[in-house]
Amino acid sequence: MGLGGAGSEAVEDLVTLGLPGARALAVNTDAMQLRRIGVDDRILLGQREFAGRGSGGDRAAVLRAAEESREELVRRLGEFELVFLLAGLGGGTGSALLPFLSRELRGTSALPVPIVFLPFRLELDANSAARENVEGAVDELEELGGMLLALANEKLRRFESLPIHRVFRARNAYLHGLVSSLVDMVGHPSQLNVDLASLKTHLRHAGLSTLVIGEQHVSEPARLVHQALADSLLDFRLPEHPSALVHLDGGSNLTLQTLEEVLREVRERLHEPERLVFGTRIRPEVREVVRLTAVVGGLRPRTVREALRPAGPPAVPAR
Ligand SMILES: Nc1nc2c(ncn2[C@@H]2O[C@H](COP(=O)(O)OP(=O)(O)OP(=O)(O)O)[C@@H](O)[C@H]2O)c(=O)[nH]1
Ligand SMILES: [Mg+2]
Repeated sequence: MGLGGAGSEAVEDLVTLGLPGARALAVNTDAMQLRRIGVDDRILLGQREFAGRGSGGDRAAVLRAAEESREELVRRLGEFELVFLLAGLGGGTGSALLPFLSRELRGTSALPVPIVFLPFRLELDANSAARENVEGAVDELEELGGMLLALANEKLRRFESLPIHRVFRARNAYLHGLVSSLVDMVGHPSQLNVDLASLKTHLRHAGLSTLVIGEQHVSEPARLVHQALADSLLDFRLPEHPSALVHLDGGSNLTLQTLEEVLREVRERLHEPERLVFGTRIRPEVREVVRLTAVVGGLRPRTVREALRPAGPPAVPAR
């Protein structure tokens, strides 16, 4: 479900890249933007307040509109098992709806997976209203716990010579990998099974959690784990001893030795996790590539907020 302009565009990209079995929805206060988005279902919110012209960054007004449409929104989402909620924070619509719906879904059998795009630091330094919208949303999401995938636009600077729409598209392709990995992990029975119920149980113990993925040649377990935990567009800081749910997806050539090496590497990098749940899916055919999907929990509160601190000279370390 895409919330607001950026979230809806991202959902459209995900659909284009392919998510079999998924249903795509978009919610916006901006009718023109909503019409352009190619998804299964569109919901125009707050017609009375905004007359279909967008919220103009008014997070509080969007929250009031959401309260009025609470029943309809929850009814539309309650039938799903896993609900990815996407929004760019900074504007009014996405930053209001994302924590609102994440909280509302808690009362249903659906598992909400909030995915947020943090604006470029440049935007935040120039616009204090945008900063307040981001901080308000992030505070609420951190307080809710569960999953939180935060993609910081600042990390997209590695593509800074590309046109901006291509940069967002590259980020959405990366996001597509994350979303499909999670769906794959819980959606298919496997040898050492990780299903939606075990993910929910894990999240109850793990606190605020992010999702990471890696994909490497089967002979490179150390690189695989490094890629998942260190080389990510996601914004998070790993705490000491986090809980982790780790899943390996590979071919018939995946050996017990490789599994053990991956687990040893995960343990080391996470400084002996407090709790480690492990699953694998072995495909019938030989595969050169193995994929690691991990839900890493115990993220320190305010982790995301740290990414939002105004740019400035580096702090002088205390003596
Ligand atoms: N258009 C677009 N904006 C993005 C994208 N990724 C991040 N953003 C940022 O997303 C933030 C929110 O913008 P919008 O999605 O337009 O805001 P909105 O939720 O529709 O809220 P209002 O328009 O204020 O009602 C901005 O800070 C953008 O910089 C993207 O892929 N596309
Ligand atoms: Mg908008």
